[in-house]
Amino acid sequence: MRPEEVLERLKTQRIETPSWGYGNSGTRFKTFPAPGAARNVWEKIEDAAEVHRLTGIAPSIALHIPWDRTEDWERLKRFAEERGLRIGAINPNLFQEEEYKLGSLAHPDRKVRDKAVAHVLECIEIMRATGSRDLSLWLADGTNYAGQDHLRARKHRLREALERVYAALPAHGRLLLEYKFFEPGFYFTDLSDWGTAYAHCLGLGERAQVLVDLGHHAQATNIEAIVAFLLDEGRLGGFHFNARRYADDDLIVGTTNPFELFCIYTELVQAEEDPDPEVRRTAQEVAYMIDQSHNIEPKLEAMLYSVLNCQEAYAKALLVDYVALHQAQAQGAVLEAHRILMEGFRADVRPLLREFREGLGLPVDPIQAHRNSGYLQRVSAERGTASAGGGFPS
Ligand code: LRH
Ligand code: MN
Ligand code: MN
Repeated sequence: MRPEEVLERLKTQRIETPSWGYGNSGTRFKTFPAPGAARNVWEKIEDAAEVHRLTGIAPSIALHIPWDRTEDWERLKRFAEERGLRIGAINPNLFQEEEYKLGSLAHPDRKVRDKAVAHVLECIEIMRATGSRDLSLWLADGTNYAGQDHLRARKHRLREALERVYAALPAHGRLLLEYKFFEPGFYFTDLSDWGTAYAHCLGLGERAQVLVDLGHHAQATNIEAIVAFLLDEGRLGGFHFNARRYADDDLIVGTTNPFELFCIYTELVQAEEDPDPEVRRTAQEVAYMIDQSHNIEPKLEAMLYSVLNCQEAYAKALLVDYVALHQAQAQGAVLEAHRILMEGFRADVRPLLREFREGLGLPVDPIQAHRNSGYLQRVSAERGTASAGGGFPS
């Protein structure tokens, strides 16, 4: 693609940031309080708006309920809109209450399943009130020992609960089903991989789609191949971008795995240009979300870094000559095809991205602009180092 076209396409890119990345929360170990971290959902929205102001491509924020609960959703929606943001995915929390010891939607006891479903239905009401399109569901359901529970019975319970949730979605709402290969269950996980999530989605209906979190796979899993398959089947609903080296590390996107991120984006770019309109539509509706939490790094800067790394990966993927690539593939020219792909990865897109930002009146170096802006000093003075009143407990 020519640089002028790349600049146009970059204008269409959107990355959603997670409310839980802005507060002092996020680890099983010590939570090191960051000065100025957001203390409540209003401050998280302010921080997300700052990330959007500096990058121009992060206009929505995902919420986690009850961490981000408020009495007045209309007001919250307006508050976000006044700051140029909209409310993105709503994430129910089915993993922090006493009753969920043996699971939530797959729990052996119907009363517990009913409680879990009721919470998700409440989240669907929040979707309606905030104008959110996506319900983003991750379950901690699983078991620790062989024989602990009946695996197929768990599958039936989970499907039945998901059917109740699916039936309650708003007309254009989507259920994004997130999988994770282990943790907190160490023997068995009810939604452990993309195949399981995909099978449930097929059973539910078209608006049930798979969510791919980059931290939720076994080592060496080829995530771009999963992305390609789901795109082609019309079932890739969204991403939780982050980086990891060992397990679900939730680090800044593209830090340990920039090549993987690039390869994922090449699949998306090819799908955006696919001759099949269904594949193009699926690609256009993918929810690009970040799911990371910070423990030692400054939170806003970490989020900016992630958004910018997604932008860089997309720009590199756009630069690949796919016509030449597909020709080389058809000829079986193994290393020529690989070389053509690598041209994109090796390209230095920094001048192009500077041009992109200049064209939109954005700071050419958003991280430096943030450091110079005084925002962190101001919020540190106002907010101190309080906990976010939510998030993962330490
Ligand atoms: C747990 C997890 C998952 C969810 C998030 C809220 O693994 O990181 O990725 O999306 O918590
Ligand atoms: Mn996730
Ligand atoms: Mn995770």
